Amino acid sequence: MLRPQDSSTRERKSLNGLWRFALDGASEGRSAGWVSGPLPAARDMAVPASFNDIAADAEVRDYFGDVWYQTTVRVPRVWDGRRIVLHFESVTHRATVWVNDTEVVSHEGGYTPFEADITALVVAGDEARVTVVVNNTLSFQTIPPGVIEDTPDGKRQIYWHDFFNYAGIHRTVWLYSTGRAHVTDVTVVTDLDGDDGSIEYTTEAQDADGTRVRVVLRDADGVEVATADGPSGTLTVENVHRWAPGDGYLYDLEVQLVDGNGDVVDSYHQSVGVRTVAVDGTRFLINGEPFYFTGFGKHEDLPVIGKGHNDAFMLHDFALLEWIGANSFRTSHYPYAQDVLDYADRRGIVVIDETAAVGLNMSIGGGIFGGQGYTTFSPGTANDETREVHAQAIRELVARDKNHPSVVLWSIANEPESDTEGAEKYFEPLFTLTRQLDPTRPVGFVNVMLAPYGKCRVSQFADVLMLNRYYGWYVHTGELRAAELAFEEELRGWASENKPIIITEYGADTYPGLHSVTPTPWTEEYQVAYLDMNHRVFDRIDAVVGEQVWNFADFATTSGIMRVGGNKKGVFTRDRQPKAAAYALRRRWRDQA
Ligand code: BDP
Repeated sequence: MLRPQDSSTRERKSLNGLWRFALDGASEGRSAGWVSGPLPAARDMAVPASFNDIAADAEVRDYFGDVWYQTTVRVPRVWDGRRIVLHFESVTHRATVWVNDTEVVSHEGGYTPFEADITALVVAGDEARVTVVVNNTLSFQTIPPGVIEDTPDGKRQIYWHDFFNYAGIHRTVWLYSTGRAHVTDVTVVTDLDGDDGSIEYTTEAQDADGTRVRVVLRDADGVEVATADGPSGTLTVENVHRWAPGDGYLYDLEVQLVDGNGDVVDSYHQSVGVRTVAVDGTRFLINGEPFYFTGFGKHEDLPVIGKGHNDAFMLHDFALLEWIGANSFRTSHYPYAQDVLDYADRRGIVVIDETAAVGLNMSIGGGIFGGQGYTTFSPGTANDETREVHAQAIRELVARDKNHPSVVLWSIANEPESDTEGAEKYFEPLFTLTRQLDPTRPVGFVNVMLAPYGKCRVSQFADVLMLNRYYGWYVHTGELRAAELAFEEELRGWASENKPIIITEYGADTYPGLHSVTPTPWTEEYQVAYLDMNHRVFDRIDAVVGEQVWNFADFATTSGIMRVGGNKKGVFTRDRQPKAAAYALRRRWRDQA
């Protein structure tokens, strides 16, 4: 599915702003016909944003079930005779949408786009009512999983991932128009041959009889550098300007549908960064050069707007990445907004792109080790149906992000159970599927400490080993010398597998402003000493090709005795102020660069 854009043949109109919003605790909205008019007992809600923190009301913050959103949109008069589409960049975790009284689309999964052709339902120049029922409940058949438990005090939503279950319409909603004949997909795969680059392109189109495809490649100055005809083909670029870490050089590939008169009836622009990615033994290669990842696992998490996308914070976060000398991040623990991926392309920031499969592990909950009272993989818990939902999440992620040069590695899950036969059976087909969908990028998953070297049964399928390790925090707490020995021993085991190792999480909760002259967990000094210890270990092991600290910034979690106003492993606070560790990392990463 192509992201809506303005081009010479396409127009879009954002539906962002204030919508009406109502909780539906009694699940009566559908039978009571809420779609047929203004929502009863509604309040205002901002789009894009999570609904949870906006209302200053515990009932809204902790709500699970159906919530209703509604707005009206005037269809531009000049779109008469055009194809009109309603597009959602993400609704968490699932949605059903009506236009006026007609149901037009449902979508499962909180972080990938979906759309509906509503041409037949609207009239150019008139208003249309858009109603969305959003549901945020989690079960063993959702990604991420959860369960609703009966407690003496009523039903409770339980989940095992260590971040708050923010929900709502998190990204832009678009109404857009195209002509009847329109491009529906573009895929680019790039390669290098000495100084030259090649771009293999494939296009798909609908209602396009009587048209032909023409593609035009322009450089960043708008100068035409290659053209081709046909729905697929290969373009060669002499003396190509490569996309590389720190150099987000992008070409523009314009895909045109041209009719019999020579008129361009559809035009779609796809950015292209020409680069290669490969794994060679323990090396991770970008453009044939060994690459060492520095950076963070992040979150989409902000005060008030929760997981709502915000351009100002996005720019600020990238400015901080640059300030600290980070060259990469992981979209822990779900696909991030497309604006973020687009911007990573433009800034030359490298991305590990992750699905929302987090918390598939009943030995850990909310950052705390310990049985959660369920078996992870079983017919009654995570089962074949879960795997199909997971597979669909992978399909939608690859479809959305396949053309981003910044994306160099797929992470199909974070810290799932991986030391059992059930896990092995669950994951093997998902690795196969991901490779079928994208043979050009390495595939991995993020391994948890509970499945250390020698015990993990899933890492055999991965091209790259991604490890989350908390020696000196969750184990050997405050004992950095013991932690250093134990960590090095385990890592040497992994290094013998002859695959690149990226430490995708290491971190220590740190309360800003807490200090000590002795090594005391939670202090700013301990976070620095903890990171230094980890870095000594990484520097002694050649197979380690990356370090991504957990986390870029403090973030909201469920409440619990292990979390003080959220997870405090941020190198920056939630409002993006540096802790002492930020300066320590800046020294290490900028000196290394
Ligand atoms: C890992 C998870 C991450 C947590 C982190 C922590 O991948 O989501 O927030 O540990 O405990 O288990 O801080």
